[in-house]
Amino acid sequence: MPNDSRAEQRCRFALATPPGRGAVASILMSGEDAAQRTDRFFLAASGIPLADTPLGAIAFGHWRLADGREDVVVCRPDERSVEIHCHGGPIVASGVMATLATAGCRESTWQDWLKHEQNTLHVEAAIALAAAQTEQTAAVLLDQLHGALQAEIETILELFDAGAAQERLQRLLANARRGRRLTEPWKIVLAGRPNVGKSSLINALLGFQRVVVHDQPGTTRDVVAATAAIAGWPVVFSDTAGLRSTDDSLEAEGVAGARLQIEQADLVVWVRACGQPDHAEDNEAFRTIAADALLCVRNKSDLQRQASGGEPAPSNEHAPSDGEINTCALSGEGVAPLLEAISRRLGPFPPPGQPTPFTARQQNQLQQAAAALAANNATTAHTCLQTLLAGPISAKPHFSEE
Ligand SMILES: Nc1nc2c(ncn2[C@@H]2O[C@H](COP(=O)(O)OP(=O)(O)OP(=O)(O)O)[C@@H](O)[C@H]2O)c(=O)[nH]1
Ligand SMILES: [Mg+2]
Repeated sequence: MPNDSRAEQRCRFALATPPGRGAVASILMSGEDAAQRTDRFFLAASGIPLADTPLGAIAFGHWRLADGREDVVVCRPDERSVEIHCHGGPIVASGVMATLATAGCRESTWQDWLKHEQNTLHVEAAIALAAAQTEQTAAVLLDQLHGALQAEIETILELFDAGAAQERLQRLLANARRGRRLTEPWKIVLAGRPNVGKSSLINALLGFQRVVVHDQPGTTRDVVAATAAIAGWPVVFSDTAGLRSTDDSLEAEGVAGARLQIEQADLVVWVRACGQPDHAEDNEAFRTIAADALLCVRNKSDLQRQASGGEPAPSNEHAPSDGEINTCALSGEGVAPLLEAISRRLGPFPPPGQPTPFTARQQNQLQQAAAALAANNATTAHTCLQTLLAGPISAKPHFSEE
């Protein structure tokens, strides 16, 4: 087994394009003898070995695979690096990589590849940026890639004796709550009694028929999740089973799942329906919801209008400060105001250039640094911030990658 330092010096390669089918796949190689190793498999159309090709020149030729050969374009950006571009089918790319492995090169993921090239925060930003789901989240992550968070932490480290460090740390921590949502979607749960129109409302919010709707109460059993974006924020809507006491064990499981979703939600859209009483037995789940995580909706507003000869539906005493929103999932009436109310709850995006922590690791380090500073332990706080800048990236990043 080579020791770590020998392994570090070995020629490495990584697939830089996403796995799966594409027009072109790109493989990056790095190591002292990357060009010589390439020449074991690469036959340039010009007949000139890559090691003798000027840096930056692009060479076309064939790659000798275990069983046949493939057209490739190869380039040497610098003395230590080689880029191989081949057809994008997974078989071709993995065939080329298999030959590199037989030549003693070590495969790494593109994330590990970046770790060799860049500092911790830069790599975290690059990984998060690659998974960004909206233009707005990408813009904020790009600011962090360009060093906004890095520069702020460095300033805080310089400020340690000036006493202003704690104030700036607190400001960063305040940004972290939304910052985490750049990479992890907000979790919005629709909950309420059976048959009030939760599933219909999810479909209306999404603009397409995602979940089954039926006139029988107790239709939704499993939690159904659907991703979307609201005002640039990635969100995941969860449809849940209607909350009621039931002897049906399958439905009871759905109700338990719904309660769990409510506990874990950033925002609960509590749906009532005009003409359907909201029984006290529901209030147990309802009361666990913090006021700032609750949005009340009265659906089936068309039925109220019919009953009252055109009068709008009255609002409810449980409604939070921004009021109860009347909707009709069938016609779509009230859905736009509901989306606006949700968007107000999610809040604005950080202004351009604002330092914004965006991973659980960063947030944890900041919290630890702030706690240490509050306890007058400047040395520990310093170490936490140094770890934030240069520590290992958590093996499993806290953001999903499609
Ligand atoms: N009149 C009227 N009917 C509606 C409205 N929204 C939903 N419905 C109807 O109400 C019934 C129940 O709708 P669902 O969306 O399945 O209700 P749910 O809350 O998901 O029900 P469960 O999954 O059983 O908890 C269906 O027949 C819908 O067509 C509305 O705004 N107005
Ligand atoms: Mg349903």
